[in-house]
Amino acid sequence: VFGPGPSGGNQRLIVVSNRVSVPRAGASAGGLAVALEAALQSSGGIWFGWSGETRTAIDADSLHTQQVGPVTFATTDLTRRDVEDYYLGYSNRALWPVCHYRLDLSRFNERETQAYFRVNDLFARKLAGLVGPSDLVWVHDYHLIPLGAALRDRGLTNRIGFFLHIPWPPPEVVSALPGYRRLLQGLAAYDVVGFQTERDVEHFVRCLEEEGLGTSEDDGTVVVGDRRIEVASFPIGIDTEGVAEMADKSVGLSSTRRMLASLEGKRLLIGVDRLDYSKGLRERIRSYVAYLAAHPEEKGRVSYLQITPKSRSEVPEYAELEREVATQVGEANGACGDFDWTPIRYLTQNVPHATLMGLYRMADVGLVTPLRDGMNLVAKEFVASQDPQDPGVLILSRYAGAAFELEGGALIVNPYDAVGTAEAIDRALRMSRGERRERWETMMDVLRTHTVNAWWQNFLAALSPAEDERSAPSSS
Ligand code: GDG
Repeated sequence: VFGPGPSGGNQRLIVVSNRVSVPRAGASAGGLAVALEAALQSSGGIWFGWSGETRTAIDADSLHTQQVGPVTFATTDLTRRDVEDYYLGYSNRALWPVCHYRLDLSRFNERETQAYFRVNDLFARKLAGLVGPSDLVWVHDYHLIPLGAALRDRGLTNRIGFFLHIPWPPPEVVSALPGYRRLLQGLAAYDVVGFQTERDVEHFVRCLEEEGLGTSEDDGTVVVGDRRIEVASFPIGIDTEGVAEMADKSVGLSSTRRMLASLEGKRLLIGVDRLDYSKGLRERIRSYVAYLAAHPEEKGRVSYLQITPKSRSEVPEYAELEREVATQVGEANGACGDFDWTPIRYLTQNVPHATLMGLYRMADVGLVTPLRDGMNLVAKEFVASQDPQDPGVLILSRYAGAAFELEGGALIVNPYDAVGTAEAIDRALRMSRGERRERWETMMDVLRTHTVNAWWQNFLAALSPAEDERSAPSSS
């Protein structure tokens, strides 16, 4: 469906995200970056976004570009003030908490709201000159909601799509955002608006209808004025086969041998999350402590490894969380441990990807208990990493988008319920191999079809113009 049009026109893909992963020799990119690069490789195109650098003044037309094969990486710097207001401010202290149902942690400020829309205009200005008439534009995530509308203001009639990686709450919650109506108008300016789950789609459609901005039709489209847009779920996946292979090969890694030796036969529980309040770290530690309290005979026979690379430390709520989790881990180890046993092994460093897959494979239990998560790829990586003959058990929060796909095989928990989660840990550690294999197969059936490649291909299929529109010049 996707590629050069029948007229031979050069239909490239333009991917836009807040940060751009320019490939660097020797550095291994994350799963999503690899997938988006694959999408760009297949048609040629541009990946546009912030360079991650700041400078005192920004020339409205300057860009850094780097050509890698058929892909151009185009980035812009931002001023320190823009980063503080647009990125650390509105994006990460208003949108992120509200979209994760945390009005209590959100902070609104008029200057930051203005900066958010202003930086999106700046992005649109820099991007508009790069877009050819038949290019497809695919915008990613909450930092860039108004970008499509800003591009339309500059006269672009291209097909423009948007994918939100995080949850979209119901109007009762999300309407608290400053600039709420403008955000909805921004989203309605796209041709395709994609979410992780059907639940997010329902919420968004309710928002449009309640604000009088759109009416949903039976075929899943939404009528917005004289336009029709597609609003649908595109649950993101992983490179299931690639992860399984990497985990299989991890047996030979020295990290795997060191970890195995250190376990001395103990059962392993693992958690892997960016240090973020949406991930439910404090609740998870409480549940593990509740498990140990209910099963003192297991002390010294289990080990819980929590890998939590620091993130967004410049945002005060994250710096606070860093301190709180560190204190909680220290207290739990002090109160529950012994001179020859540490209940929680806690790392705040980044661990290499291959090592991570090896650790997943060694683990008997994967603890994925966010309080709210768009999807959660760790849940999927944990499952794909398991030994098919002797797989571990996934304990998964009902509030992760992944629960909609994996509920047939995971033990679904309410992460706020420490006693219920402790019971799930006990059940997981005592589950028969037969039941573990059956549950694992059920989840793998889903993961083998809903891969990350299927995700971008489905999104681009929805975004590509219908056959009859392709050869005709755009009429709008
Ligand atoms: C957002 C949404 C949605 C973690 N620690 C290390 C490491 N990781 C990798 C994991 C996984 C990724 O980071 C985390 O992905 P998640 O999906 O769990 O979480 P977010 O970062 O919050 O992502 C989320 C996602 O976007 C995609 O749409 O699923 O809901 O919040 O791949 O493996 N990787 C390495 N070292 C680490 O220490 N190498």
